[in-house]
Amino acid sequence: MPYDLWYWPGLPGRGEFVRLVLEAAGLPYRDRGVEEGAEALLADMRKGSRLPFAPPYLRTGGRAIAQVANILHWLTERHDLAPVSDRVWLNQLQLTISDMVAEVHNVHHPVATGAYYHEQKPEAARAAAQFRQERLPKFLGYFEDALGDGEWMAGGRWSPVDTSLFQLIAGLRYMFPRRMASVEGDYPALIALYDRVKAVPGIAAYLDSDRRQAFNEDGIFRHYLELDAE
Ligand SMILES: N[C@@H](CCC(=O)N[C@@H](CS)C(=O)NCC(=O)O)C(=O)O
Repeated sequence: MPYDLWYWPGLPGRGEFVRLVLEAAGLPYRDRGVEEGAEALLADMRKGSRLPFAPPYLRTGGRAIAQVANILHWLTERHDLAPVSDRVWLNQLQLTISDMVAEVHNVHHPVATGAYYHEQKPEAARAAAQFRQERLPKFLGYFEDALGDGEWMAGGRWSPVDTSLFQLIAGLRYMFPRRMASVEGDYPALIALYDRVKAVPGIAAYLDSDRRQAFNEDGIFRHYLELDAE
């Protein structure tokens, strides 16, 4: 039985963190939001009990499992995607990735999620400067140290945290090309991990396919020229 992944169509967004794991692990899934659209997603979200607050979520066996870190933890348990003794540590890292993703979103929406970017541009410029200077190096430095000289974050193979760090770096490169070009040299282990994940067979095939969606300005990682600087 394939998994049903539900996420907004038209943007990679947070759904991509789940897609990458399903693709890397070769787990069959249907991308229901992409296939059926936003109305179908909204209708599906109201089905049953214990509803998700927001997409992405995975529907399986009558349950809707939401929150990226929770979904990836659940997939890890179900498909043995990481050593048992490392799972709490990996979940801790995954939750930290979620924190960073929320901050990335708040760069272009610092005042209100419900308002447009063009309605909060001065505040976004201030938030972006802070994020580029303080938060981005703090988060990336933390992940770099967590990785140390390991090939993968835990065990001898990729786990969902590795594919998520890949997506984080890809997104940051899209959003802040100038800033990333000037700081990437400080994170050699993370960049090597990015390249390693890119070469995982399931990921390489996915990146080559038309299932991989490009970043755009409806998503979380948005490129606004005025928000980037060295
Ligand atoms: N912490 C949640 C965040 C989920 C989330 O914010 N989803 C967005 C799309 S990326 C959404 O549709 N939010 C609707 C809302 O917050 O009302 C996760 O990691 O899954």
